[in-house]
Amino acid sequence: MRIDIFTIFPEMFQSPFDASIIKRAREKGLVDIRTWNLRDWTTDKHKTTDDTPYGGGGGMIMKPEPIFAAVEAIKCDEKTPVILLTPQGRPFTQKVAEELAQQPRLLFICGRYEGVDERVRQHLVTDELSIGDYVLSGGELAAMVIVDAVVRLLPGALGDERAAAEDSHATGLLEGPHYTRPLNFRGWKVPDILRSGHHARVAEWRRQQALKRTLERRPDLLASASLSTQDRHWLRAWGYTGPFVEASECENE
Ligand code: JBK
Repeated sequence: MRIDIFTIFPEMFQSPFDASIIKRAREKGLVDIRTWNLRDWTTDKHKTTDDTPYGGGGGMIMKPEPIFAAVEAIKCDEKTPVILLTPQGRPFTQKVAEELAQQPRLLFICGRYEGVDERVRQHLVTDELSIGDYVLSGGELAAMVIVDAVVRLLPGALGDERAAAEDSHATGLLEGPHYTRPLNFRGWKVPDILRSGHHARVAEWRRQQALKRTLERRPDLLASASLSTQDRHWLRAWGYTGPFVEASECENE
């Protein structure tokens, strides 16, 4: 996969992309991530990337010319998604990460200030994504979040391929508790079931823990999670009265 990121702060991306999973994926040649400084496509002495809004009011708006020039210089096909990070975008979810991970190439535009000139949205951008309902200083951190979520889905990016499939949200449920040594830490013991050696009973306990945790913390997720008939019976017994997806749409039976 090739990822191009357009920003006025390319230095923000250095440490996050030079550690852990993303670093390994780059070293293995699974992904080629390039950051580009929009100032390199300005034409004035002061390398201006923003200006005051027409109609007045406060704040600054990112000018269209450097963004168009930069993206048109680097993008060489019409199929590549051109993604703007913005609080007005489509909510970014694990499902969106899975879609993006199928693409050979992705391009991200990171806005700053109060936003970007509307003509960038209308005539250059193909997708707008938001990582959440809070105010960030720019799209850079949002782009890093999305790149992290996508790169770890690329085949070979994780050491243990089993981990990705069982992650919170990959299953549509939150994960239950995990334990490692020591067996007794300050008097707090690991549940006996995990040391029983009964693999089927351990699997059932883990499933119940994931369901209980999701019911307690994120019951909204249960409406679209892939749940077996057994899962649904447990949840009803524990007091869940909300909806489930059609059993026919469920692969987890
Ligand atoms: C936000 O992707 N976002 O969620 C985002 C991008 C740029 C600015 C923002 O305030 N929330």
